[in-house]
Amino acid sequence: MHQSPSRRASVLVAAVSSLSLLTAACGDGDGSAGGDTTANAKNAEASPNAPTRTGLTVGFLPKQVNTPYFSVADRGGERAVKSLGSTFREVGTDQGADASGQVSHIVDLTEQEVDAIAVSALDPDTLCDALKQAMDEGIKVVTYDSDTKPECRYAFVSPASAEDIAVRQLELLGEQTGYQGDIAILSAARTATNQNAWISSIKKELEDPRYKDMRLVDVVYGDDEAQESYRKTEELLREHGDLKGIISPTTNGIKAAAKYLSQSSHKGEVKLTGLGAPNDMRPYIEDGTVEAFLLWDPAKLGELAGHAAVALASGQITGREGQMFLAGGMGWFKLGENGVITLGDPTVFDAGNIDDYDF
Ligand code: RAM
Repeated sequence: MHQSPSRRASVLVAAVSSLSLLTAACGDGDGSAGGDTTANAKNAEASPNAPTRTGLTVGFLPKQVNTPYFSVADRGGERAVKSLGSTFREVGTDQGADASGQVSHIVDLTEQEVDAIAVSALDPDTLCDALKQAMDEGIKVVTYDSDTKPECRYAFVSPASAEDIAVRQLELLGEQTGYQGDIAILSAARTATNQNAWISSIKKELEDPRYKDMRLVDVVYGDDEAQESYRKTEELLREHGDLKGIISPTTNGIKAAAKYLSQSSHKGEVKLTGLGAPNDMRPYIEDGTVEAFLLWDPAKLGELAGHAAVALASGQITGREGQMFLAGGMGWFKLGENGVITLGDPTVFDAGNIDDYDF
């Protein structure tokens, strides 16, 4: 556990005043020390060689608990946090679109005085006030999988760049449909930051001349719930008679859509790709419903988030571009613009390699 709020406040004030002296001396600040302590903390120098603190408590708040993607991711986070001598605590809602439930969990974690919070945001705005409050209390906030606004956290552990993730899904669908016809997107929560970033990148990429014969006719939201996603797939096919393909950039969505297609006359005719977990999708690759899809290893994403949380709480990083930290056996990672830490390239899964993976 970290120090009491009053002790934290004084440490923070001391840190902020020495920082403002430092930035004033360097001619790098705007001269106003007060007010936004979080912004100041974020811009502070890191001590990359500071010892890793132990005995911390790190709270993980996924978009949804008890769902395979986040169970795997958070087990990765747990492994990292425990390996660094700290305590892991997972909290969360079991709904796929319950941003206000996430706010309550942030408030609880803040009251419990955890040292760091890793959160996958169901909404960029709704979580912000609670996260800012947590940061004001000295808690280090890192987002993973799905971001908030940059000012509401110190760093974001991203699977890959939003553009890459979007463009590669569209390419897969283009290859499978011969770059022809009406397509639709089956997303998760309407407000999810990651989903919306990917959707807008897909729309932008569709303006490229090679997609001139592909047309996005609908975007629907299954809230990462199996039944709702299944129902939305059925609706898409009913309402768009010429549909040639679906992108579902969500593990729960693509699984439900594959289940629907595999039992329908559209199997193999309407192409489906997106972001799926190999263990969920194996039967649909085997029965020919799906040709290929993408994902990263969620366990690695969670592991990286665990390391980033402890690195923040240890002062090894503060969220500023260019800082580096060691993520155990995963090696060194560098913070990019706006504190974004990128895991790496996603993997394409198809009949040729799916059996090499088990998650
Ligand atoms: C779902 C969630 C998550 C996303 C994955 C690919 O589990 O929407 O945020 O990253 O799919």
